[in-house]
Amino acid sequence: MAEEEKKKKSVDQATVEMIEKASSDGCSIVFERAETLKPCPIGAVGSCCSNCAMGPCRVPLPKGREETPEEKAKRRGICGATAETIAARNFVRMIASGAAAHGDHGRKVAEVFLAAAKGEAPGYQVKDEQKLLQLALELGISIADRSNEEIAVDIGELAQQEFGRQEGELLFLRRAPLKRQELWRKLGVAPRGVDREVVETMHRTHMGVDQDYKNLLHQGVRTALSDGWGGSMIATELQDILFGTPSPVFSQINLGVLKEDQVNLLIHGHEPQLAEMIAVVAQDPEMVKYAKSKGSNGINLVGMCCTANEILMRHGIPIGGNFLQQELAIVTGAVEAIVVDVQCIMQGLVEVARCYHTKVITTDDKARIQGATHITFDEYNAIESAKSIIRAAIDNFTNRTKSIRIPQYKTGLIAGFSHETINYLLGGLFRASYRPLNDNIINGRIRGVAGVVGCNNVRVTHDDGHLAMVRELIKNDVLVLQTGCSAMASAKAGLMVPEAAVQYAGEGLASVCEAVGIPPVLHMGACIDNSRILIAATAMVKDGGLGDDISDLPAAGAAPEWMSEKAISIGQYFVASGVFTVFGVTWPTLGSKEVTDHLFRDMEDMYGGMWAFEPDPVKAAHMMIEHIDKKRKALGIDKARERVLYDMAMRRELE
Ligand code: SF4
Ligand code: MSK
Repeated sequence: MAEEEKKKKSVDQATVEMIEKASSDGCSIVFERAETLKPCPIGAVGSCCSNCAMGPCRVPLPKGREETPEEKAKRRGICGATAETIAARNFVRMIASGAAAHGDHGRKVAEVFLAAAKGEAPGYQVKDEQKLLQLALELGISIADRSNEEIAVDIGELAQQEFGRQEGELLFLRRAPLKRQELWRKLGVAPRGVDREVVETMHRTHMGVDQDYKNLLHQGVRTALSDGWGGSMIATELQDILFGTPSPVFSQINLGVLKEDQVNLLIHGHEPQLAEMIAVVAQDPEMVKYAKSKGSNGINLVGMCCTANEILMRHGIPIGGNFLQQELAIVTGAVEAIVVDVQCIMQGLVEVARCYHTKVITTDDKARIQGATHITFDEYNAIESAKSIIRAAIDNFTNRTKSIRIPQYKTGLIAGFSHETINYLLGGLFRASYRPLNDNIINGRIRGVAGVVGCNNVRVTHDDGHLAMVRELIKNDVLVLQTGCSAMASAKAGLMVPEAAVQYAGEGLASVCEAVGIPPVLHMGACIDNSRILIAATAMVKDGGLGDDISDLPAAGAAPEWMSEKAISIGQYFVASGVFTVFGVTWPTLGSKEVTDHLFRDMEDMYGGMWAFEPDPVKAAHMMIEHIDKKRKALGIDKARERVLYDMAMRRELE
């Protein structure tokens, strides 16, 4: 493969080496499949409807020119559905699917939380008592002289009810700035219950129901809000209480964390309850002894995708890589088992594993893969389930073939920046607050804050979009908050250590990072933890000086390499919370100008935040910076920034 060709696939050297190895081992991987299978240009822009058996109906725009009014009038499905209805239906179905994925994750966490509180799930217990009590106070649950378990039962039950709530509004909406809550109520998008919104969206998008694109997108907003301020937030909060609220932790990332002389066990997916238990049981001396009896030097636990983020944030367990590296970990030939639960797990893993000795182990009864080994993870008997899974991996060590090559790339990172940690780092234990961050935004050392999140997408160069965008932002004094696979891209490139501030950040941002001792790019967790960014934004509003709503903040969001439906739900709840949000790669409503205009323009009038699409990550970063500057101007703090750039006294102070 030519050097240029290789670079086009990934900017990550470990990835490039493993793509080559897969090819020489005769093993088909996602990068190769993407060459032969091209995306359908009609479906990609939301112009194909398959919602009934009279279709699928394709309603493409004419190529390379504006459509005439006559053509537009005819651009309809068999049932008469317009291109607008079709694009909007497809878009809100993506939101419903993403919200369902996060919601079901949250529901499972609430179930395990409740079982643990009742003593029915041995091995799990409350780890963060302070957060438990704070949440109880917030939810109006009595603390008095009750035990943690009693309080946790009440919290768990209340959390479960949020999914099936039929009327009223989700409890965590109250966390948003007051002005934002009022706006949601006024516009009629305050979600009732998580399940209800998802089901209603599926109903409305059924053949022959809601056929007004604005009305459909309105329900899309309500559904997305039930994810961000509902399912996702419930998951993050209860996970923190049960498994511990993250605090700064050092670790390493990339395929070089695999160890040739140990049993390599990869955990991949999203829900932390399995990974947490495996993390504990893998250290059991009995398990380690068993691994040694097979000729290995121990058990090396490695994370992949968002499960990786969960156990990185709480235990510092190293990360193998992000979404597009899942098959490549197997290609090293050194992985005994890849244990998966739900979401972002490529079915291709099973085929890749056939080329080597790796076992693919599915663990969730709702997510099986043909050809994989299934070992049900039973949360009520978690320790025994974890032991069976680890034993299966150990037993596979002796089946290794000779074709082992671990790329020698790994990078150090600091993770663990939960909202609570940022609050503490900035303000101290007794004065915990976002005040110093707000002050530094007001005085212009920090220009603004950006959330850069989301997946990898094989249609663009792996990690390139994330890195180009994040580097551009920090160079321009924008503090970057990250989650998901995007965070991993930055970590691999060395942006998540404090020293990165001096090397890559503008002098204002670098000075603040140096003073506080943080990297210019903060790892806030898994995709589900985007709720932490909502809380951080709300805390900035509440600390004062930056307006009275999230939409007033000099802040923006982005997903430069998105691919999953969850990303669309996340983007939509950020937009509806008042954040300008730009996506890369492709945009799924380009088949309808009206739908796209509504999302890109009208939503700003309605929500103060809106969508944008820009495939060039550097241009996208500048759109975010422009938005941040617009907000600074509206707040009257644009002058402070000019002073930062030109005032010598301030420069001396920075030095
Ligand atoms: Fe075609 Fe209408 Fe059926 Fe969609 S719902 S497939 S547009 S006939
Ligand atoms: S794992 S949703 S590829 S970020 Fe959360 Fe990564 Fe996107 Fe999955």
